[in-house]
Amino acid sequence: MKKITKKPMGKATKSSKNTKAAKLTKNSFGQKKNNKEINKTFKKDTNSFKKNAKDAKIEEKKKIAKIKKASKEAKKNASNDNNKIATFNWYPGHMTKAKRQMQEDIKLIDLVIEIVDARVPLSSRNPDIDELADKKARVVILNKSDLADDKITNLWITYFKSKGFYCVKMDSRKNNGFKALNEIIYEACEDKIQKDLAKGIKNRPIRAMVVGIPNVGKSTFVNAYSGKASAKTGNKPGVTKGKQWIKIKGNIELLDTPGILWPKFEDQTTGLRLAMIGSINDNILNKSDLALDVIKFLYKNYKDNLYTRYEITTSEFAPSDNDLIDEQTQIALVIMDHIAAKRGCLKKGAQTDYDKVSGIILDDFRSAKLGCVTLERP
Ligand SMILES: Nc1nc2c(ncn2[C@@H]2O[C@H](COP(=O)(O)OP(=O)(O)OP(=O)(O)O)[C@@H](O)[C@H]2O)c(=O)[nH]1
Ligand SMILES: [Mg+2]
Repeated sequence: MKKITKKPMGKATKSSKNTKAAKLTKNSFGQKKNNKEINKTFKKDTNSFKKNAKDAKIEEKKKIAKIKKASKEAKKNASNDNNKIATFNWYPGHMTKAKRQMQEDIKLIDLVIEIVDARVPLSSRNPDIDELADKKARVVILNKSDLADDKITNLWITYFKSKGFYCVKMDSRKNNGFKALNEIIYEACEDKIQKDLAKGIKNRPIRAMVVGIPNVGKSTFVNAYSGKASAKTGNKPGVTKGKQWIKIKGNIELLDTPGILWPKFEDQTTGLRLAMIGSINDNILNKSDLALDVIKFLYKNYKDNLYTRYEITTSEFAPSDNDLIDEQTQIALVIMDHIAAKRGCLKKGAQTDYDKVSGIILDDFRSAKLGCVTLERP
């Protein structure tokens, strides 16, 4: 049987290399005296070269490990987020009650004013309202239009009109646009006005109800529209079944409790977009992932806004050729690190503080410091 002996590979190579080097110096230069010195330098250089190579290898390994970890975390978070959104999609008992209440309220009104967020006009509307408000006059308000991309807002107005809605854009925090809204309301209720006239009824107020998912600005709109001087009309037994109405200029009455609809998470994107604009509690989704998605979206659709805000120059962000994460994510991560460095969001050892930098990015995005941006197009 053949005997396998283990050779001390490392040592043998090292000493033979050194002997070779010593011989080479002796033969080539005849400087026997300096051999020791040269040998020492050679050894030092080799060691330092080896050390550099080793360091580079360690760095590379660290980098890959970091990317692998980020990718693993992203996957884990994605599956968590799926669960979270699935949980969030669960239709709780009180929402069933609210829906029933709305069904009752809608019987009392002529017109439904549906408020949506102009940055996500589809994701921020619940299509159930179409069924609930069947046969009622309909106005869609693209609210928070001051935060949205005006060009796209105008495309949405055309879209909603083509679907048979009356539609206006609005910044509810400003007291303008209400005259135009009244005109639209009268136009939308023309049928009812004509029917009233045919029955000999003149100037019966138009009764309206505001509906929308949480945080689209229903209360802000109702307060601004009714104005400070507005008075609650009080109970009108028999007609209003105990409801409170707010009088609006122009013979319009508004039900004082807006109907709250639930966002409908038909797919992952809806939840994600609502989270991006801040309409879903940040605790529900992973903040860093959300900020990364904001960067990805801006990089693709509003690159100038992103680059201007954070003083980014194109040349800085070549993605590495790591194929563990898709290119967009790699770029977004590099941009995030850049923003963190600029904004002092660093932890010990100059590591990016992802939580802190994500907070800054999301705040900037939601307050339009990254420009007027719309997340979805018709
Ligand atoms: N920039 C901007 N912010 C708005 C506008 N309308 C409302 N907001 C802000 O959006 C946030 C939510 O507004 P609310 O009026 O409380 O929204 P809501 O629909 O009544 O919310 P819920 O009562 O939770 O269902 C507030 O911080 C408002 O100041 C708008 O047109 N433009
Ligand atoms: Mg409210």
